[in-house]
Amino acid sequence: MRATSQFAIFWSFLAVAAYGQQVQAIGNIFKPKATPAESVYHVSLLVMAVCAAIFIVVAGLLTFALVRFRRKCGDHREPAQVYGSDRIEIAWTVIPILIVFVLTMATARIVSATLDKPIPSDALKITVVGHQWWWEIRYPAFRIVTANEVHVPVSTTANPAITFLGLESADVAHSFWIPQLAGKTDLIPNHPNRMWIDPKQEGTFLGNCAEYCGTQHANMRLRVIVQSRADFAKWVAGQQQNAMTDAHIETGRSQFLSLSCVNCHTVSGTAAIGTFGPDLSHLMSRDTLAAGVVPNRVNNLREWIKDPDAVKPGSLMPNMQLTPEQLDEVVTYLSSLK
Ligand code: HEC
Ligand SMILES: [Cu+2]
Repeated sequence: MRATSQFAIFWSFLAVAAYGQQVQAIGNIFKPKATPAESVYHVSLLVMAVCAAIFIVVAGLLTFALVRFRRKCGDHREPAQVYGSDRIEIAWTVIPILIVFVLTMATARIVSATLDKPIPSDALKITVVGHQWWWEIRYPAFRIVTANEVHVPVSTTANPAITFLGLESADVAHSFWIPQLAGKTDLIPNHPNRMWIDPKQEGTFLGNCAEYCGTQHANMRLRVIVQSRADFAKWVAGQQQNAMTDAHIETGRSQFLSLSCVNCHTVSGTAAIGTFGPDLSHLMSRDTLAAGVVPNRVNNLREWIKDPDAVKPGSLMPNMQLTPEQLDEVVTYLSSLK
């Protein structure tokens, strides 16, 4: 084997290993924690079992043929030449058709059971809007708007809680994917889709945009935070409050409101009502900044506002060229938005 191809194999192994790491980071599809993901998991087991059976039969026949019909020592006769066999041709046409039929039916059953789930009138309804390159999350019934984090109540047998997600896009096609909770569903401009989840375990479940949508597609991360009913209610109440207005952040506040940040961002209870970028009303209640690029800490917030492109190249937030004083005041104000 040539050295270059050995290297190629080495690098592919490395790539597969790295990919494995990433899959782990966004959640393992083999550990489903909600009904739609469980259905996908079961179909995938069926598909893998069928593929494994095909592999064993084909590899077995091939091995048998290699061993049984190999050239014998001193035997130079040409083997019998066979042209066509109706029986074999019918078999290798009919069997694959049957296999494809079974897989199609099994998949169609799951797809329709998932998509046709009726929405109960009291269900929690959330609208998720994909933007280049972040997620807008709206709770119309609660009048809450947030970004990149979906909070939902946990579903227990005693207290089932199904959350319905309306999926929309503000620009190009994106795809909503939380591997442990549900299969992928695309967010298509002017074509609302829907999905639902009934997460059965509290915790944070990670996902990512799963449809290439431009430079920062890979940094369009999403987290679903599954909480007890009490914690969820507490979160809702917190998000419904208007942004605080402490005296000590008054300068920062007026600084922020005097800048063109307000054209793109909303802070509830202020004159900032822009909707092009994420809602900042409760910015510090979120775990990350810019859809999971960096943890939400004051120094990262400062770096972000100073030069978004340095943190997330290609980001659609412009560098606002703030002076160091303006930057300090704006950061002080924003970091007070709990
Ligand atoms: C032209 C519109 C625009 C302007 C003006 C703008 N931003 Fe942004 N901002 C965005 C967009 C778009 C994002 C999302 C970037 C991403 O995640 O890819 C963003 C993200 C942010 C975030 C991170 C929010 C989060 O939850 O991740 C903060 C904080 C922020 N902007 C603050 C500011 C401040 C402060 C100003 C004014 C100095 C400002 N922005 C001006 C469009 C804008
Ligand atoms: Cu996307």
